Amino acid sequence: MIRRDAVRVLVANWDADHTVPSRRLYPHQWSWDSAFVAIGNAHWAPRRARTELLALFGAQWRDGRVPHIVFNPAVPEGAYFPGPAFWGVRAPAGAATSGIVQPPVHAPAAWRVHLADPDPAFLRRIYPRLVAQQEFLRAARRSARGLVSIVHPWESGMDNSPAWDEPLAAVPPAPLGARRRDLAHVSADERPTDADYERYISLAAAYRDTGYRRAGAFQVEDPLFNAAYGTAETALAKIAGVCGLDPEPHRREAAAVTRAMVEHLYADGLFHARDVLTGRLLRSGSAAGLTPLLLPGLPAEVAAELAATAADRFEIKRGLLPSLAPGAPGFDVARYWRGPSWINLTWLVWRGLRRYRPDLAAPLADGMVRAVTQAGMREYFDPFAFTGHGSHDFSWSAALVLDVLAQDRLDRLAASGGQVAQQGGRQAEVHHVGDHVFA
Ligand code: 9WN
Repeated sequence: MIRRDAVRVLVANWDADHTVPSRRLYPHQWSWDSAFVAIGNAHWAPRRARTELLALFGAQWRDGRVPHIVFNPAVPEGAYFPGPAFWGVRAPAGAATSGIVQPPVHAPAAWRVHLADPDPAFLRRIYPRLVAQQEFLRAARRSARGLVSIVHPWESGMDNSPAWDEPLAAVPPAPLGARRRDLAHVSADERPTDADYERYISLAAAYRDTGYRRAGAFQVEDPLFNAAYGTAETALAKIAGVCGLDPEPHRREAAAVTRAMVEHLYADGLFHARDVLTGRLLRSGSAAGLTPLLLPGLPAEVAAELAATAADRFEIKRGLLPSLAPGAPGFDVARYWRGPSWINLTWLVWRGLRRYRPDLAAPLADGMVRAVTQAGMREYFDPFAFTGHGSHDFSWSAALVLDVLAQDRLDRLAASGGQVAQQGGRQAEVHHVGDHVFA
């Protein structure tokens, strides 16, 4: 039933070579959404999963950056703001795109697509593009501390997180006029305020006006972005292995960023973002600070403390990961990225906990399935009542729940001795269960 619903959403949101996050609110291709969607599609339509990732990387810039939005030329300019006219830029292959990025979760996605439906030719094709994506971050965004920065809250994927309040306060607002389109689809109290949007627009315009080269008033080292960057190197090591290339440099890079994160972003049982311009740690209580659980090389005591924080301060035994710790200032069960649960964040931390604390991972798997069963494939959920918020028929909620269900099947097979099982007439085999990136 849930599986059928999830596939229905993914089919309805498919547009020729990519999946829109949501038909009305987000009618183009988004970068990290596509990675999550590919992970889910891999279980029932692996060719579609590969197409999705290749379409996104088809809009990669010459400098290696993968834009956070690839615009569909068939969708009118006014359908989403800021649209192609605002960004004013095209990828070498011709697509109109934005000029900022999102967390680089694509290498692990490509690896998981390969695990679900092995295809070395796909890995050989996408590997150089994934490497170029990482090289852009090293060349354009890496500090002497060995961490990569984001230059806009939209680059974090957690746009309206309270972690950004302090650095955003230093950004001059730009007049918005009546250009916002999101409020036509979702109620204003579930979206960022106009005051936030005025700063988002002014920051994006300032970056655009430097040819998308020079960071402006917002420069932040975010734990989720850096955890994704490090996990990408772990995945690239595995992909390099299949392609007959040297995995070592990727392993070294993953270890180096893990060390830098522990040294510079970790305090009191949680990772925090750091404002590069002021040097201050932004101790907001954001759930981004738990995502370094994805890193396989985390020191054991750090992993243990993070898991304890997840259980105590984020109350994950309830089944969903709130985007902000419930005791943190400004916590709100329904306000965009200030408390509600997203399936992608819950999924990332679930994957991390499977490696370090499987007992704490299990309630999250159940919680994700319960949330979509009760409320449908919504964009986000009240972490206590499990009610749905934001847009309906949201793609990554559907995709990642398919992955949770597929993993459950694999775990059951592994528990029964890992034998080959008959699945709907097709033979399914348990392979490398303990060896996954995103365990
Ligand atoms: C801006 C598409 C995207 C997600 C982000 C989420 C939201 C856009 C917006 O939607 O951001 O990029 O208009 O609010 O915050 O994580 O990728 O689903």
